[in-house]
Amino acid sequence: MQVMTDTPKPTVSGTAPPGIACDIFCAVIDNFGDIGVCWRLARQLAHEHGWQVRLFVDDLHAFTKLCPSLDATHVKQSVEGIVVEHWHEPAHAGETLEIADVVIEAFACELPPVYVTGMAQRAQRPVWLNLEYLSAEDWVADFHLRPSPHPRYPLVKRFFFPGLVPRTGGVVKERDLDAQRAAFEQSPQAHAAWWQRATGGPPPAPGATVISLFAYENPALDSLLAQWRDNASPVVLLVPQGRVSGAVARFFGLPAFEAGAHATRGNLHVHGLAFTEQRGYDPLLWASDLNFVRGEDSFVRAQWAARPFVWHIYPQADDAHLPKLDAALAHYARPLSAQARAALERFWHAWNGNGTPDWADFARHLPEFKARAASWATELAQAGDLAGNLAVFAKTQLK
Ligand code: TRH
Repeated sequence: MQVMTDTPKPTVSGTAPPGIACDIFCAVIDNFGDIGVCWRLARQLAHEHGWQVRLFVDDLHAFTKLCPSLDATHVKQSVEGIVVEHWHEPAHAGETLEIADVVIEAFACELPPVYVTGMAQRAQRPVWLNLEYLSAEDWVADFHLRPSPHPRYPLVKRFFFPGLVPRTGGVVKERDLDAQRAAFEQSPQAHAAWWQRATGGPPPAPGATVISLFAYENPALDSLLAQWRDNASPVVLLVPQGRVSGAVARFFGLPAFEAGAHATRGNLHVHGLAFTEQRGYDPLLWASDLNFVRGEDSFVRAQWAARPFVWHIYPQADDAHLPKLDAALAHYARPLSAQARAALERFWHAWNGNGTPDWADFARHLPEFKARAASWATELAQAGDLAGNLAVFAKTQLK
């Protein structure tokens, strides 16, 4: 057993607190997706299922971007009823070693060895889940919840696979998300207030296409900006501060394109937006006609927003991401007409490095994409929401 050297000698606490105790361990690889998914899951388990959640995160600075009320200098704090611990080194498992009923290691991060030992010593063995990355590939349903016995301890870890279809873990969706979206969509006041806050001005006139752009650096962007500039009708582009801001600045010959920036060329009007607290991202999707999203969590939010979207998938070595892109396309594009499906595939592929995006070819199918976005959100809901699926499974194991 590996023993921590710089923290007090841990003790395994004997009394379980009321309600299900859950520890989530999250190592931030890069960007915001790892902590983005864990933070949503933590809140949902706490607020909708009444669990007592502790979230161990190794990068509080990334976390503060999504949750500005967090203080990155605190080793331990409570935020929205969730205990957040700075997982400051791999062996750290909190000041007192308390083993939860349900232990979630996110995205194959490695649990502190002393914690695993504590799990093996606990009278009732915890439910141990490795929360995997989302994939729409077919094999996911077969591997979801498969057991993996520990080589030395009487512990079984299970792989919890998010997915887009039934028999997978589903994707995170808060109970009130649809109601919140409906309230936003039905309220011209909420709409106008959002535009004022985000851009400093009123909503655009009818006839403009509003597009949000959240993506990684992308060589296809220059061509697309030029096509929007030359578009027959206005395109209003909303760009949260981030990895594409530099390319937008270069297109306009500006030194930077930060939050609060505005620029116009031809029919393209661009606003630089502040990166918001995580809950603030959904209204951006609802305010737009088309959303460019990336990674994992924004990809999911765009689907719940029930609007057409373009996915910049997280690039992996050896193009391992491309089958995942096509698997998602296969589900999403299935009922589209042959022309619309082909245009969607061409555009998504071009946005992910294969070809040049053709805006006119894509945009002519937007009404069909819009109808499909709505039917897809209903289909996706059949997979159940991830927190709910996880809670149901954990409870069957804890009996
Ligand atoms: O940031 P991402 O690219 O995250 C990831 C990571 O790179 C991770 O390592 C990788 O494995 C994973 O993708 C697949 O993209 P993602 O997943 O969309 O996360 C972005 C988060 O940022 C999401 O929770 C929404 C949030 N967000 C805000 O809170 N405010 C904002 O203004 C914006 C634009 C996003």
